[in-house]
Amino acid sequence: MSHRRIATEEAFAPPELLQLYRTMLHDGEGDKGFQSLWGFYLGSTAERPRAVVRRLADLGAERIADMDAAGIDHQVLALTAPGTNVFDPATARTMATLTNDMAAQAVRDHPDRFTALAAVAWQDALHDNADAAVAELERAVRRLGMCGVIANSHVQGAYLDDQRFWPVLEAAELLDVPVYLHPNTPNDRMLDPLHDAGLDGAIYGFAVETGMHLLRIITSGVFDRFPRLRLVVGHLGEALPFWLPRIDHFHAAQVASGRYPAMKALQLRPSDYLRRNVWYATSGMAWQPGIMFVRDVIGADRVLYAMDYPYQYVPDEVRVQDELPLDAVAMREFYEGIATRLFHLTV
Ligand code: 1DF
Ligand code: MN
Repeated sequence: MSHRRIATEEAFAPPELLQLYRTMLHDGEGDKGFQSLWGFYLGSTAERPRAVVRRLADLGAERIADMDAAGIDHQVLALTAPGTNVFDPATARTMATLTNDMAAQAVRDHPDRFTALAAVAWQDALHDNADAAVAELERAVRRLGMCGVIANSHVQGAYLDDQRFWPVLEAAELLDVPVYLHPNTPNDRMLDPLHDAGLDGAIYGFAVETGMHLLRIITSGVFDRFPRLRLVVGHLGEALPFWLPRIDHFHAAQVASGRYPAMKALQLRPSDYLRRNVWYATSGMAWQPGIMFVRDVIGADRVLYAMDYPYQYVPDEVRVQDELPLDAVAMREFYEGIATRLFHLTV
């Protein structure tokens, strides 16, 4: 049985947004993580960061050639981290609209090669203007055909368990599109000890930040309020699948003790939401033991392929995943079937 390979955490950035990043770096704006990450990618003259920046801005020939060289048939595109999260609300809104229009054009030009997640100005919700973010999400999904929404983790230190964001989560549930919870650099309150040691980025800090964010979403009761909300995380779940029994045990113990006002009783165990409401992409984790472990403890129908282009453009990692110990039906599900249903893909 043959299958296409659909990659589901594939980053891009409009040149206009990268230009705003350059200005912010120059003016010392944004949080410390932004200065660290984008100071590197936009400041370094080394080969890899320059290639990453060039590839981020391309939604045409170079990207498609790279996909062909690696055997990737289709990319689900998403605005790279931190996306619009570092801007003031008006700039974020302008950039989200521009990003969605650019992605929609690429999808129109290459409908068999690309679909896209919507970008929204999440900070609108922090400024009494959640309706604006919801309106852009509706436009992106209904008018531009987008298949989900990217959440590049914290928004200037705020997390999606904050109820001011919930109208956007409610809209995603109603529109039946998943929220892709993607890493951001740790916020200023948690950055320093990671950054001091060079651990703030993809090596570990992203997982600390994003795994915690996912756990905050669960323990705050988001999925009791929005039971059909679907979340996607990369990097095999930002380490949470390895922690299931410990999280469940101490969640129950802490609820019983009343130790933390923020930790309330939930309808289900935390691990139940991780199996019911969350999907897991293999971005950056082309590693057979890890992939098979998450299939085992979460569910084979929840683990899907992603590359993390252009940050981890390593064609050999596709070969590693081609050699997973799966039969043809399971392999097709891994590369194509799960993503097709999760994002309601039509091509
Ligand atoms: C990196 C990795 C950067 C991932 C990313 O976006 C990113 C990196 C700024 O290697 O610096 O999405 N990643 O998901 O692993
Ligand atoms: Mn990524």
